[in-house]
Amino acid sequence: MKIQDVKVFVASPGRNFVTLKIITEEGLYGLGDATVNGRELAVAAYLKDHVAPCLIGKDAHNIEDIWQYLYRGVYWRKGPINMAAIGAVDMALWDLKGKAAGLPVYQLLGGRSRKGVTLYAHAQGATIEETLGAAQVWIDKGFKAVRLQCAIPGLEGTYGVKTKEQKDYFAMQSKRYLPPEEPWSTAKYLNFIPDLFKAARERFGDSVELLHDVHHRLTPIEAARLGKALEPYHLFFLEDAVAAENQESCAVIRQHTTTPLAIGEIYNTIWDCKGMIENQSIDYIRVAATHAGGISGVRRIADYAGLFHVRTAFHGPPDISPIGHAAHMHLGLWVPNFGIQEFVRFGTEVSDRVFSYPMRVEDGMALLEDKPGLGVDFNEDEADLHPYKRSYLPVSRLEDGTLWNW
Ligand code: EZ4
Ligand code: CO
Repeated sequence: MKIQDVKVFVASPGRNFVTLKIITEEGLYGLGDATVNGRELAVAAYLKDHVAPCLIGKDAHNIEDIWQYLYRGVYWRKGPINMAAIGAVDMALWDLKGKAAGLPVYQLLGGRSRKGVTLYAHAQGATIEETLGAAQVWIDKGFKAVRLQCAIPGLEGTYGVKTKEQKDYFAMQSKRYLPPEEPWSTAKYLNFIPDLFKAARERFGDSVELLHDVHHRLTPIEAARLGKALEPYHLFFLEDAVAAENQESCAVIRQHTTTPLAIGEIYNTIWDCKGMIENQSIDYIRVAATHAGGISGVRRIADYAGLFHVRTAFHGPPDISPIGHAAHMHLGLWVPNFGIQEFVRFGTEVSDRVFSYPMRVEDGMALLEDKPGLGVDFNEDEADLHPYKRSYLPVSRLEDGTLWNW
């Protein structure tokens, strides 16, 4: 199964996605997602100029050897752009192997461990009432777990909440040249968030799992205070309570609270999460196939995490393409230490014309059709109609102007 051609597409059907297509001499093709939100063209150039020429003529069956070739062979290991490129190649090769075998990727990983992938949805609002109303919509659809984010009183336009001019929180930057700036105050945030979860438990009782994403904005001891304050509302997990670079930070939080901790959406390799997995200072690992070396990279992390009671909660934002989400569905069906899967949506009306995919949601669970490979298709002509648009994530500043973590 020799690789004959490698194509890279950057399209913006609602938001930017980088798609890799690996074509074999037999005419089979595999698809991978290499989207790095806000830095899409860097991965596309990296793939086109540096990775694609190395792949031509290689046997597409040798997934592990090609992974090692790109990882060790680069010399400059790790890094978000490099690992997203490796991730896309890896996904495309698993997709190809599945198509060659006539089997879905989860079958190649070891088969099905559960009937479907349990999802958590996102609810957000400008007020507690609005957030709980948004959660109610998901609960009524049968979702068993919801992430709650709410605007912080006194912080205009901040935190998981779209401002009036944003039609869509996640697609917000498409017409802007520079990152928008949002204000942040840890004191205002910490004083407010326990009220949100108190109100949620009063309204929903214990019938639903509740989650919250701090988005890297606290110091370890502030996160410890929040974890303690939220204990009565028994969260499923508290996500990214601190900035993720310092692996010791979660151990500090751990000394103070039994609120379960999740981290890892910005990690690129097993080395980024090794320490906190071994120290059992986290409960859920949030790596994404798109950003942490594909199915092979994430499988290694998930297997290692299992030894230390750490379960999976792969990152599932709308800035991962349906190909990346499909990779998570296959991993999630197989992985023994499955925790939960983040879900915002798999696509939109526009993106559905570019990507077709085999996932559907029933009662808060993603179900997968048994298609060979990853089961996603990509319409190149339709993608051409949606050219790349420069787009950035926001940045945060403290009220005195100091740059903070978004
Ligand atoms: O900010 O995917 O849990 N989900 C998140 C996401 C991330 C974006 C970054 O591109 O934190 O919304
Ligand atoms: Co997050």
